[in-house]
Amino acid sequence: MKKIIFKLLVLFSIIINLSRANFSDCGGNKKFEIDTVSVIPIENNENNIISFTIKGFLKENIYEGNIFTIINSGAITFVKEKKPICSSDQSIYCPIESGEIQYNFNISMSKKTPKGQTLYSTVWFTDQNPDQIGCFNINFTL
Ligand SMILES: *[C@@H]1O[C@H](CO)[C@@H](O)[C@H](O)[C@H]1NC(C)=O
Ligand SMILES: CC(=O)N[C@H]1CO[C@H](CO)[C@@H](O)[C@@H]1O
Repeated sequence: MKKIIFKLLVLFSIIINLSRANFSDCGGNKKFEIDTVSVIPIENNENNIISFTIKGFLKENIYEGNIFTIINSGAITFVKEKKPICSSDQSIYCPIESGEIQYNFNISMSKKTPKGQTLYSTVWFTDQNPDQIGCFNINFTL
């Protein structure tokens, strides 16, 4: 019985590691500890909406700051965008209090972006200081 439980634990931790392996951390001072990232491309009439949802833990209050997003494939940069963390099109409003947060924001991409190829995104957050508080890389395909 103990062996089975142990094997199950190993299996679960492998599964958890696999799903965590979807994004990779790319630095910052870890004031925003990122736990999970999901990226969902949604096609509408005009463009592609890339919907990012980040769950994590904030170790400070955020009064202002920016989200930087770069999406590329090889040498081609499709998106290079800076937007305020505290803007009306985000899922939560500032000040963002420290603690667990779930943050969603959308980036639009041209409909001309080729489908079926791996797109590499890098997203990082800055706070009011401004320091880089968190960063992740995640791949997706349209
Ligand atoms: C992002 O886009 C999705 C799909 O259109 C929408 O449900 C969601 O509310 C948008 N998020 C924000 C923060 O606007
Ligand atoms: C976007 C992405 O790469 N998602 C993958 C994350 O990891 C799980 C488990 O390995 C895959 O099923 C997803 O496709």
